[in-house]
Amino acid sequence: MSNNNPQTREWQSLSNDHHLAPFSDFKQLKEKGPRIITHAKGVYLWDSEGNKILDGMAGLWCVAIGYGRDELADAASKQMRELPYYNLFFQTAHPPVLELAKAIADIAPAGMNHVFFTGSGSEGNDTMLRMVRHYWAIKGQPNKKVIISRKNGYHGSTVAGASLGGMTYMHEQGDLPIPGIVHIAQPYWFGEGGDMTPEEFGVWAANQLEQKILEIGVDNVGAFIAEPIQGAGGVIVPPDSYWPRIKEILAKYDILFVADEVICGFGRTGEWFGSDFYDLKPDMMTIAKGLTSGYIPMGGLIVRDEVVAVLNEGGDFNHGFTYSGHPVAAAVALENIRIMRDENIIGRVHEESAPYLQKRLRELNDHPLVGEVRGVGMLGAIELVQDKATRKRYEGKGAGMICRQFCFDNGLIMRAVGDTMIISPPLVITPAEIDELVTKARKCLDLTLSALQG
Ligand code: PXG
Repeated sequence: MSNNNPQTREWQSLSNDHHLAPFSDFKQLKEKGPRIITHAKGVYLWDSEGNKILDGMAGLWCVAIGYGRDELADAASKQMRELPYYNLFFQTAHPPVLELAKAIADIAPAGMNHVFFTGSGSEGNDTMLRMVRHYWAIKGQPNKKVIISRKNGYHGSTVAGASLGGMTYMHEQGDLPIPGIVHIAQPYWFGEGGDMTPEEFGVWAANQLEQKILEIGVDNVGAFIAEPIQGAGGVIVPPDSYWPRIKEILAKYDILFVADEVICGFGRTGEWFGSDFYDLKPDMMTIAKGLTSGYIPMGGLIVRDEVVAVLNEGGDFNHGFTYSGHPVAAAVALENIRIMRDENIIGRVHEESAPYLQKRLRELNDHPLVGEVRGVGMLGAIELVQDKATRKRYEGKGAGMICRQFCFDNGLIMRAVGDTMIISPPLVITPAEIDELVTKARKCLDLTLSALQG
């Protein structure tokens, strides 16, 4: 990247000298220097070189209502002046957290009326793990400790979050997973379906849950956790046969089901929650990201009434965070939910923008580099392949990273997960902006193909 603004170099040297960035190769980042994002509006970002970039990832899947909404800034400012902080530990509460808990209960699936707040999605999943084990202990079944999760799922980066997640490159650092967490196959037909049809493969992948429950013994299994659609793993939309079969298995065995809604929640699928989209009936749902549109950190765990009834009999739950239910975060989340409701943002996604985005994205199927386009709501994935028929990849060429770089250089943020390009734009993206996104994506696919062939 060429830097013409002297301030860019100043900021980059601050980065080199003092900042350790998440999920980064520190040394490599020093050599390259980070791109400095200075401001944003709607679906666009600007960097310190004056480049305008269409943010096809809504930040990190979070900026649902788009950048630059003054109402959220005003809500934060008002709350900071009134009550910037108080804790919820010692039999105290404050209005914003209570009003937010009610607002979430109103939009959550029926029977899910209680919320435990955290500072992030990872903390939400840590809370889940401890709450699940506490729940079974109260019920006199303390051995029901094991949580079943999925390979290539993402559930955060704390010790429990990374353990629950199925990212082996995360497990390798820090001796993870911790005991009591096991992983089953993911429903990723394009990558792992082999000769099976998507429907056959969906049933096969779902059956792995039953096999694992039987292998471990239902008396030792506390819960199954899954993202309705895997996000960080590469926008993996399961075959239609997957969730119905999982639901049959869950109905058969006495274990809890946790939907990790950190990405799918708050409208991403065109419904309030991915669990609504697939008609899942979770016992708990992890939330974060879209809860505040990323304007301020906040996460949580929504808990079904029957589970709370058991927890009510268990005395103290010895768990919580300094920033659980932070009043400023709660005020921002409330305002974010109000805007989503009043402006019918999810209705518009459902009726207009998601069908349009999905239709336009699928036009890329005719591109020689594209093996599959899939997506739901405002989530999309484009598989880059050498051979469409056999789904063979450009092995060892780093096609995804090449494409990502072309996107960056051409004013589009589209992420690469291996050779899968993924998008998750702000929910408020307009049809004209969707056109721009798809036009830029096609151009970058052309450039990537030339680079791979050249
Ligand atoms: N669950 C899911 C489904 C997530 O996507 C978390 C939990 C953890 O949330 P926090 O707030 O603790 O980060 C996430 C976060 C990526 C990427 O590479 C995705 C996430 C985080 C960082 C990177 O797409 N998702």
